[in-house]
Amino acid sequence: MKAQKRVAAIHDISCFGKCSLTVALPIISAAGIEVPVIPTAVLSTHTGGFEGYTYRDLTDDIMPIVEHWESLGLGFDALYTGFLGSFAQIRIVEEIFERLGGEDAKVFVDPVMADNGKLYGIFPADFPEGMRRLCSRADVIMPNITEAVLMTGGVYEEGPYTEDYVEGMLERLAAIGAEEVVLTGVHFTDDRLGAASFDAAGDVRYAFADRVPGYYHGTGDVFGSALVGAAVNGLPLSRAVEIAVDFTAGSIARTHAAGTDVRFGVDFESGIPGYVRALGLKG
Ligand code: PXL
Repeated sequence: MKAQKRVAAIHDISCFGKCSLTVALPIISAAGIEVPVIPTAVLSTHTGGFEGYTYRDLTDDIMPIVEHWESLGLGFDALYTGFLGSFAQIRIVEEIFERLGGEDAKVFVDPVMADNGKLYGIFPADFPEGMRRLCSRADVIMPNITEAVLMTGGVYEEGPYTEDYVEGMLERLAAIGAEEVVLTGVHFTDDRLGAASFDAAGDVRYAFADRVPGYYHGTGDVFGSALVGAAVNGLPLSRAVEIAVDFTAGSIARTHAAGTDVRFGVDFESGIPGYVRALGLKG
């Protein structure tokens, strides 16, 4: 019997609105992986479009959790982090990579901070520098196009993109330091949307699905969690990206068809059986 894989997920809990930990936990667990969590904050909802949300910062609780885990001698196959609320949290997560990462843990960083050409309003203008530093300590990074531009320079374009634009960006992202890069929000035509990947051997691959109109909240975390679940199960990066694109696109399509408020998150739950099958796992 092979030992079960273990991925520590370091994100906030947005109590309503399906993103960060409320997405990472069910999806990575469905991939057969144990998911211990380090909650960085508790919000009543995510910050994308709701007024008056509560925000309980948990920065001071993070290191005591890590220290207790160290005392238990826990080992991890991977660490996965996304939305972080402050520079202080970026610093602490860097320290967590040192202390819990060990030799073997694969570090996945999604530098959540921006979309559609803009840094989210809650972040200061120099936040991308902090996220760039965190990305330099990762094995796999998964920014969207806006985050990539903010971390590496260059000009933000809405797309459709050219291969030159996308592959130049992949190279600049790889130069930050991670061995593997996944760029989301890539499209060469108006009707297909997906991601590009740059693996450790330097191969560039693309995965696309039919585009659904509209902006759906939390889809970056659905994508990232599905990618982590597939990659930690041993699938090659390009296959993990295909599975994550299909899973995310299916979740968006169902949500669009149902006419749900786009702030409420996507129906990824109904796609879990298909995701588990795509991973080749038997129930
Ligand atoms: O989905 C990313 C995310 C996670 N957590 C919080 C957010 C966001 C994006 O806005 O606000 C609290």
